[in-house]
Amino acid sequence: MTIIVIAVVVLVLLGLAGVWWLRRRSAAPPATPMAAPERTLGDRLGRTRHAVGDRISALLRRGALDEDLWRELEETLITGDLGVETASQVVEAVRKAKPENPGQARQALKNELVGLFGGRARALELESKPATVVVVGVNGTGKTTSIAKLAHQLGASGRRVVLGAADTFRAGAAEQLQVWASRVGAEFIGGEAGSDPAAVAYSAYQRCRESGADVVIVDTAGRLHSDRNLMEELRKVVRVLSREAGRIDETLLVVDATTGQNAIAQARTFTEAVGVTGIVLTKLDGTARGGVVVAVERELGVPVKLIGVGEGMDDLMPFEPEPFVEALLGG
Ligand SMILES: Nc1nc2c(ncn2[C@@H]2O[C@H](COP(=O)(O)OP(=O)(O)O)[C@@H](O)[C@H]2O)c(=O)[nH]1
Ligand SMILES: [Mg+2]
Repeated sequence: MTIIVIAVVVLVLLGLAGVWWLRRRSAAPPATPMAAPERTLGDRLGRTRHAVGDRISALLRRGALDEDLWRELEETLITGDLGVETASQVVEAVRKAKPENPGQARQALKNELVGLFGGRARALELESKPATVVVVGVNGTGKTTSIAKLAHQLGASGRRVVLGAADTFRAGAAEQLQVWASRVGAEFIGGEAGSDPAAVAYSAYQRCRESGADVVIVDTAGRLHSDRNLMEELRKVVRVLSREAGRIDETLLVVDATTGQNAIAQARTFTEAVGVTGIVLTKLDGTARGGVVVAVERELGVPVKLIGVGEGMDDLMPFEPEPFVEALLGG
């Protein structure tokens, strides 16, 4: 009898110990999987950082704040495509701040560069229901890819998106957008090849309302040389959409950073034709001339709202002057 009682007590104790041990084990933090090291903005802007940031660091390391330094600093900023006039203004302002050592010079430079952007509002305004976005720009600048990235990010934040393919001119343009739409889980509206782009924009907006989606994004054509007048066509898209929706929340102009200052003249054609509310500056990962962001914004008079820093879905970021300048200048 006693043996049975002892055996039961031992079994109960063993059971309790087992439960305690299992609990302890599950409370322990899970083994951390090898996380991929996250690429910082500085990494993505690597080429410009190398050409501008690293060179400036090397200049400042020499220690002397003399004429040679100011001249080479100006040259470096020009190399980064900041624009000749802006580069000279920036260097002049840094000199006027009378830095006493390289650290102060770097700080003054950073302040001047950040100051070039002013305190403009840069967040996309997509509060209307549904919100309407039209994306314009020259072929190959990255319109369709940027739309896909934006749709992907809006989707991830719980918004339902309809994509309208109003580039009915170029063969394959609609298919490309359609593939992206299914990949990022957005609805797609296209039209017959050669059909009226404004009619496609109209259908996309109607579809968005019917289905209760949150945002409609309209992709447009970008060829500058053809028998049809692109600017007329874009104005019509904008007109029809504003009439239906009451307003267009964002008209985004996509500019390719790798084409440097040349892109600005082309971009101006678009800002003159339609009321552009923001710039998407793409391919900043592929250029050593990232300073073009300053020139683009200053010369077009429109805020850069988004930057493209790669071909992946997450490679579209809001443009924020201070982190951007810090990433360019490096540590
Ligand atoms: N490296 C890089 N490539 C990009 C970026 N944005 C777009 N592209 C590429 O640029 C090419 C043209 O893009 P696409 O969206 O078709 O241009 P669209 O003609 O204006 O619609 C594609 O190969 C894209 O992958 C970017 O931010 N970085
Ligand atoms: Mg396209």
